[in-house]
Amino acid sequence: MIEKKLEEAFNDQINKELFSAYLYHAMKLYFEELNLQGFVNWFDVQVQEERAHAYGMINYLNERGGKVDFRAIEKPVVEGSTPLEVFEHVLRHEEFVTSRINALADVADEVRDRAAINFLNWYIKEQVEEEASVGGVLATLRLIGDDKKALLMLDKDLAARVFNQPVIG
Ligand code: OFO
Repeated sequence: MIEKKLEEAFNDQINKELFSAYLYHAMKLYFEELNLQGFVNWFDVQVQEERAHAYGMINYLNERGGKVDFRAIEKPVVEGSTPLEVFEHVLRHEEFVTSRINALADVADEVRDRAAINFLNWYIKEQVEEEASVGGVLATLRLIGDDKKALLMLDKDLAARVFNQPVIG
């Protein structure tokens, strides 16, 4: 069984992960409009990863005898009107997600649920990778500035990203 307070915190985070998938899908459509297919691919992988993060928690909550409670997903708003600004938004969002995962781990700590703490360590590590990968693209976009050729080269690089089903927990 799982403590009610922790169950609630998991449900809140499941909603945030599904929102992340929704937000990145909206960003994918932004890049579709620019016809930057490498960026489109990068966001497509990001959407799949966020879904995997959500389903990882859904399955875990089920396994622990908790009740999964789906809530309304907020409307995503893509902030910014250039690829650089959109990636600044991605980084802000990932930093927010990191803070929420940390808050969820704090609840697991508070109720002394060692199994959940162990499970959440995967997400804590994943956030370090997510922020680093987004930060890398952002740094390149800053270097690129207004250079369209360089932007197309980055687009080519981002086309190589592939989704690997993560083994969570
Ligand atoms: Fe992009 O993060 Fe989920 O957890």
